[in-house]
Amino acid sequence: GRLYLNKVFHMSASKMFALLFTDSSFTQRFMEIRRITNPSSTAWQKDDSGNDKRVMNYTITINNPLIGKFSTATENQTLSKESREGQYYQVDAVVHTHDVPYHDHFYTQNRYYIIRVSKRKCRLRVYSDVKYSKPTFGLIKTFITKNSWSGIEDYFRQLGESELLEEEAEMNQAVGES
Ligand code: YK8
Repeated sequence: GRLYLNKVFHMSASKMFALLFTDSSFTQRFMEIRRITNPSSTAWQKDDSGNDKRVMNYTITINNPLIGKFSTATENQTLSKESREGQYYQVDAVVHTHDVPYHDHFYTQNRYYIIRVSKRKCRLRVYSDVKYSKPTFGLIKTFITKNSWSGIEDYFRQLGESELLEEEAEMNQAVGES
């Protein structure tokens, strides 16, 4: 996968996990900014292999005349059993967009790592990959790949270089210098 985000934040690893992977007000606000609507999510639940899983559904806004205005999407998240509360979290998120052309050809796989650096610092790393579930060639593959990379890049740039920094600033203001 390609590395889309790799940054140290002034917040604990467990705080970062709570922001990104629970029904936090941060997630609600970020979704509003990205114009992601109708979100719903199952609770985290352990599966047979010992990993925790949850499923999210939402509608994304695309606004590309060639692709459409909206698409429903399903995101399957797996919190690896290798994760350690407060220390290390690994989440795999597989995103299927259901209403775009060639939607049955491809999906996106995002891997999030949250790593404790110190009591009040953590590193967030995100790798993404566009995966093909059907043989896809030529122009179609180029079109899908280009559109996916640019959408993914934009999303994680806004997450890591804008919204999480703002959240971090607000938090650390509230507790005093940390
Ligand atoms: C998640 C990757 C591709 C998709 C989109 C598809 C165009 C298809 C072009 C074909 C619209 C929130 C993206 C960007 C939609 C948004 C997805 C988000 C940002 C028809 C030629 C949704 C992270 C995520 C992962 C993948 C993104 C899609 O949390 O271009």
